[in-house]
Amino acid sequence: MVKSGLVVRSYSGYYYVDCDGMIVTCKVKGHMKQNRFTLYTGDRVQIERNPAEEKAEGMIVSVLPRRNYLLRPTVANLDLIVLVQALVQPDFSYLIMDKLLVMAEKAGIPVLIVLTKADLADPAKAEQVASIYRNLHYETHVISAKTGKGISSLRERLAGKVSAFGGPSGVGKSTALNAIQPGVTRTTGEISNKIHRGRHTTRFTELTPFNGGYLADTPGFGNVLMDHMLPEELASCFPEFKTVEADCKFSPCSHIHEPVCGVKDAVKAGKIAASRYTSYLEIYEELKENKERNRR
Ligand SMILES: Nc1nc2c(ncn2[C@@H]2O[C@H](COP(=O)(O)OP(=O)(O)O)[C@@H](O)[C@H]2O)c(=O)[nH]1
Ligand SMILES: [Mg+2]
Ligand SMILES: [Zn+2]
Repeated sequence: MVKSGLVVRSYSGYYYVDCDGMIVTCKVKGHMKQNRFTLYTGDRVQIERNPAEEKAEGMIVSVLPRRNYLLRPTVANLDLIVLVQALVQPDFSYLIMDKLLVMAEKAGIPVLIVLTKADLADPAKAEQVASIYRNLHYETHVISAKTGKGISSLRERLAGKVSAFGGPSGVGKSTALNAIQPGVTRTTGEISNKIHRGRHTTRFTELTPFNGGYLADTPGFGNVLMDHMLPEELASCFPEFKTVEADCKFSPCSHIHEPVCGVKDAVKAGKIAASRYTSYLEIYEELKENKERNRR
């Protein structure tokens, strides 16, 4: 009998597939191995299973086309990527947030920004950071797991969706997820992070059923590597550049050294946030270095 399901976890050659709420332990059928295949958490698959058999075991026979995917962390078919950073402890970094946003834009995954530890932060700082991203039409939630601020609206927003939480470690991803979904306990805190580091579990993403959808904690990806991106592609991942690019004299324009540039004008006029342009320059340099390194 062939059924369809969702890969919620994988471990050393086994794939755990959610078929109508039953977790079936699967291996991959031989014919798939002969062709090249990749299987990610979040993949929709077809499995063969003998319903007469008591054990929940099956064979994956095919993978359905992906809507989107990320490679680090490895996860497919997300409805939302929740980009998490603390306002303080550790201090909010515009560069890290902008790198995460570039990654999400490139993958074509809708974004939700979550700023944590509001209880420790100056409300003016929270407002300053949030307004930069809200102006770019990124939905931004300011939360505190300690006071409960913003938790219930976040919980409502994630219902029925497949979402992954990403961001540097120590910003409160697991704590926020525990507050959103109290029944499932995820390990939190710096000490436990250290213990988990280097183990197989940290490299892989696991989907946990939540309110008609799924939630995924990730091991944290603060150090976003963008080795598969070219500097020329970067501008298209900054949505606020689109409307002002018409004023650039050259096309394509790198928005860096060209004398007449709509993006640079918009930064000067305060229409584009200075922090965003600074991130653009830094990421551009990094991508340029990668490109030169790869050429060598
Ligand atoms: N004051 C305060 N501390 C928090 C909050 N959220 C998380 N923390 C603390 O920040 C540390 C890191 O949290 P954790 O969830 O493990 O971060 P993760 O690495 O992103 O999953 C822990 O010591 C948490 O108790 C919050 O909203 N307020
Ligand atoms: Mg964590
Ligand atoms: Zn330009």
